[in-house]
Amino acid sequence: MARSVQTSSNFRDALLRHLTYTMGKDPEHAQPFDWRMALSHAIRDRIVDTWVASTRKTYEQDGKRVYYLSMEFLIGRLLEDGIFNLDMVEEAKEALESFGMDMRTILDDEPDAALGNGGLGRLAACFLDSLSTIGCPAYGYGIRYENGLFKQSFVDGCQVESPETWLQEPHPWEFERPEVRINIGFGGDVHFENGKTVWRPAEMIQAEAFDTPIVGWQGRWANTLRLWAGRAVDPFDLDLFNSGDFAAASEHEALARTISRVLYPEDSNEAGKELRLKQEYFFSAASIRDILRRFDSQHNDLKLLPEKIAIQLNDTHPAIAGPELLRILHDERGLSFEEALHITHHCMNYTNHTLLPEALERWDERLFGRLLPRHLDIINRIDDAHYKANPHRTLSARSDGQVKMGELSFIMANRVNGVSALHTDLMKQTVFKELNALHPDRIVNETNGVTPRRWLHSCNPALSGLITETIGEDWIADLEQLEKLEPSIEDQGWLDRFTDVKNANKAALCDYVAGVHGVNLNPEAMFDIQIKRMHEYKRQHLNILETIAHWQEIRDNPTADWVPRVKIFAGKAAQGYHFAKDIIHLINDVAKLVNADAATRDVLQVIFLPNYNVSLAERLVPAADLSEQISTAGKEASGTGNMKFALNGAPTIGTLDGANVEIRDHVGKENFFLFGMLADEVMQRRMMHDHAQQAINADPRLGRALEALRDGTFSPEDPGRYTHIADNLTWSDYFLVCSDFTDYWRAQREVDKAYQDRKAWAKMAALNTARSGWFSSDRTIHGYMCDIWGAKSLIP
Ligand code: 26V
Repeated sequence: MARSVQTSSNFRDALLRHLTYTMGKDPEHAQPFDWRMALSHAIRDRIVDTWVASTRKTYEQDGKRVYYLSMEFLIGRLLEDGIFNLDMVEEAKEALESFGMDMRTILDDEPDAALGNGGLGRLAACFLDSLSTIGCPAYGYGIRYENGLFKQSFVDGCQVESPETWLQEPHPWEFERPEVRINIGFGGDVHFENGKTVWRPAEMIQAEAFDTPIVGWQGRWANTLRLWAGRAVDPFDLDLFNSGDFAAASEHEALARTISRVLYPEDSNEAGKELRLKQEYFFSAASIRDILRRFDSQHNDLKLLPEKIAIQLNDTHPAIAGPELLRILHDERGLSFEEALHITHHCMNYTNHTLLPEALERWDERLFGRLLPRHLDIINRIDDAHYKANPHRTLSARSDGQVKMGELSFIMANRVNGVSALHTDLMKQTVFKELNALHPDRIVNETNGVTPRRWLHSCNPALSGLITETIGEDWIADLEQLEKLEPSIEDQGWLDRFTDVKNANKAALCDYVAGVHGVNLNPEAMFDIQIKRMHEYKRQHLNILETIAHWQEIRDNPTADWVPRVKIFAGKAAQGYHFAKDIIHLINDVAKLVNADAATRDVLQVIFLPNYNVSLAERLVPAADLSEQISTAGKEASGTGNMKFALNGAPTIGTLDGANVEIRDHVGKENFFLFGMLADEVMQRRMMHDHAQQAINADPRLGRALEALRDGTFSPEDPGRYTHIADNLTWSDYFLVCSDFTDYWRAQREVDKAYQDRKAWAKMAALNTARSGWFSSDRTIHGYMCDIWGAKSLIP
């Protein structure tokens, strides 16, 4: 363990040494940035020791290596994570304090690495943490976006986007590898020469590697996250420069760099599509080359590939890695097509993360063929081979003029997995119904999880401390031990301490919100939180409609015994998703009116916090009393925020969707506020043409809330602003907001009642913590290792 090697005074020396020699500053003149860099380097040194040892061991043991290919890694900050994983919190704090510096200030100076949109990217980051904690030899592969997910701010309540610039300051966690540069081709044509197929690309871009060590719990193991950046093959044209055309001289470099310039937002529109496909091939092809190079350095028999490597495709975004591996094995290494296909198939696995039809990737075959002509041939042959083996049905990766990445991934993969039990069942019944019938053993379930290091130990140190004091510290790497808390939950003294922790976390959130946004929240109120990407299926509008109805009811009877609530929202809407942006605007307008209403403000406050990201989630999750997980059943593949809240002692109000189903099974139905239709009822209900009107007619509260949208209550300066939302809900309502409203209202009143009995509530909250151990991403990764990869831990 790294900690035992050096004493704290040594660590203080290391910090000072980096401040002096890495940053070139003396303590009197150093800024928070300088201290952060010095501290990062001092911590990084320790991580590197582990990293080098782990890499050496991986080569020596030569077991199966896991390759996790993902377009997104939503990592957040790394300094605090490193300090906690190395168990160096006290040393770091003391060292900083000896120079008069406050650790929180230094940690908060770090920008988030926001290389992801939401759940899929954050899951990849939790998986990296678990892979290193478990000691599974693994590499994450992705793109080093210069601009991560856009920054969100509000102007008059409307979302405004601005570019995110996390790399503007030096990033201390990455190691540039200029020696690892791989040429990636695009376009051109395919020739037959001496009985061989040769692809001659028209354009070449270089992929340059940047490595970040990912250290696991207690610094016992560290894996590598390798991100690719676009570079020109010939960065600079001296002739052009000398002729005076300075801009054209470096044009190649600028063009090549655009490939790793921006992270695509979740619902990217048609215009940007070509670049997106280029990004996908760029990083998939570079990763495959790198994987083969590493394999070749230790082996000379390609038949060993499936024994030595397992590739996981995080959704279909890296699906082209399959045809690329096949192409190299067949065209370049001379294996027969069948043999190349067989080997590729046994190396590849695919995780599906959504059933939403608009998110299933499909490429126009003309675009695809123009960029990747040889791969299009290969996909045809994969289809032919699949059809030959399964002649009773046609199912193809290529049809209707499109290349279908879901089908391609399924056909290529040895295992295909869903991310919750319900989602896996629905995959079998819907998108992959026919393919599942042909390959009934291929689909498996691996329910998502979250890393307890970041999502409890480090973001909620007070609760972590109480837990460790009660059951010892082994829970941090073995989360199911949390069940040992159950006897203590019967002890009122212990439960009071649990409640004190929650209250302190709420107070800290109040300070933050007051300091940053100038809003004073009532710390006595229930903190009811919905934080996630803005999407109609996630139904933030159901939440705000219920809030409006609640506010109206309080105004009718202001002196009744209302249970005070603070409704907290945060989340980004994709730039082009206008309806989602209008819901943000609505929530902000409701907040403005409701928070100014003297008749209700003691019992109801509403706030939408801007620029939701990993770091903001780390503040909000520990302070929540209630977790809102209210998607239309059948639409949320899993959810992972739901797990973070339960783990931190916030019961869920939610539908039977995604992993909510399993959370309810684990925490107990009496500790979960269930409402809403089931997935099959949703499908039935949608067949009724007037489902929304029926729901509205049956519930005057809903009718009145919708009326307030129509009559300009929340936008007197622009009374028509929300008419279209009311109209959408009345006349279309695909996500069944109206049909679930009444039951949601009922569940919310049950929440009120339950919260009034603070002792009973504390027990419910603590049981959520004690019974959430199964939702550790360590458990998920063990599942992948055993059911999908056949990989083994190298930690003795
Ligand atoms: C789609 C696209 C389409 C093209 C442009 C870029 C882009 C980026 C992402 C996506 C799909 C995102 C799918 C996703 O994030 N799914 C979420 O995965 C979580 C982890 O499994 C899961 O908990 C959430 O329920 C699921 O919505």
